[in-house]
Amino acid sequence: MFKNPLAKTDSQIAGLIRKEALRHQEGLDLVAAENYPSPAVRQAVGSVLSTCYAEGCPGKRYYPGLKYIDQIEQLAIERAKKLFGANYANVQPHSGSQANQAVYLALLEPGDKILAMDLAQGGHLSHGSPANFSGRFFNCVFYGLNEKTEIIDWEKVTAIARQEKPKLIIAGASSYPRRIDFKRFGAVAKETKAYLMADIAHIAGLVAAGLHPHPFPYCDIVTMTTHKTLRGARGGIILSNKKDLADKIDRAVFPGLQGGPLENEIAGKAVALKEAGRKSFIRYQKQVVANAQTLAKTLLKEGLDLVAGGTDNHFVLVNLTKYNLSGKQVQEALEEVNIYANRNVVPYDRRSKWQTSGIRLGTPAITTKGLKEKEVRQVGVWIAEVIKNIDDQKIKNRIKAEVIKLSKKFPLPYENY
Ligand code: DSN
Repeated sequence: MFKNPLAKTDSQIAGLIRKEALRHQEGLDLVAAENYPSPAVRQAVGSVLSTCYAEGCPGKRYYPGLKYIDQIEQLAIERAKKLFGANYANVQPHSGSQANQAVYLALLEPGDKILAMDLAQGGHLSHGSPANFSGRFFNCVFYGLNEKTEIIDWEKVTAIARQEKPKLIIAGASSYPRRIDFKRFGAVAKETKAYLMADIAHIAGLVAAGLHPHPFPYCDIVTMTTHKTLRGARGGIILSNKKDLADKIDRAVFPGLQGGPLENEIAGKAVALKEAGRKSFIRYQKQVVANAQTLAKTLLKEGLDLVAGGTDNHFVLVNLTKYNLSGKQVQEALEEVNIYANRNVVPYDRRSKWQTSGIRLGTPAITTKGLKEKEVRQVGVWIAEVIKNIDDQKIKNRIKAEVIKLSKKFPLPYENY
């Protein structure tokens, strides 16, 4: 047995993984959708479980030898149900987008109407964007944000739902920094007789920790990813409390959409769901929010504009318009100083999706590394300094050295990469 079989077999890939690990050790990952799962989750994901084919559901499979796989997937299902207060869970979706696809396949016919948040105002590609399958196969109409407050425009949500009578309403976003009022969405869906789906991909960890309003009992279906704030293996989950939907969703996932489920990832989800039931996870999520709010305060103090004036969750969205900078320019300048954050459209953005006028700054990954308010304040000052001195190489070189020094004090919780 080789101690390092990867290095022996494939020095190129091993070398690149080492470089990627160093990038994380010497940098700060502020991509709001990213996180570092625990060593326990990673061990499950890298285990023998990737060998098996297990089409079907626990107890109802097509292949032999799945006695233990069944128990593992059932544990993941039971933990998901318990953590989120649901009586049905499907833990097989390979991603959040595939969880959403399965819901559409289960509930809708091609051409049916979906009402969702506009991608340009904070929504998600898989919520009906014309560039995505969801926008091609369904008739999608959109709500957005109030131009002044940058909070969901409830008058529009209600008016569009009444007029368009969608079959499905989606409550969920990928760059909306404020709380989502599922109760209010529930009232609109009830009045217009639409199904209501919450996509809590970004906020799943906050919901699990009781730090964001819960989508149940207002939503018929909840989808999520498991690797963002929830800090698990990569993938998706679908939940419901509606008995009549369970079978339809199971059949939509398989054989409707997917082949063999990734049982190693499902085991990683199970481990993460167990971790999410612990007090330490609630402490972690509280720190994620506290760090995002500290970042917001620091950036406001530095004179920057934040979409919706701040944050209730795990990220802030900076509007760069007043500096006449694009999100692309700022993303690239931050990358030069080893701070990683993605360009993002802001509400009513005048720039293209490639340029954008915003930068999204998330705290889940740096909080997992152990950064708290004191360090986050410093990170906020550095970000503001880069934005205000985007072409000053001397300042950027100094900040990069300081970022590396800080990052090295907060190593990743892994022995090997
Ligand atoms: N790509 C994810 C994000 O950055 O929000 C959503 O799919």
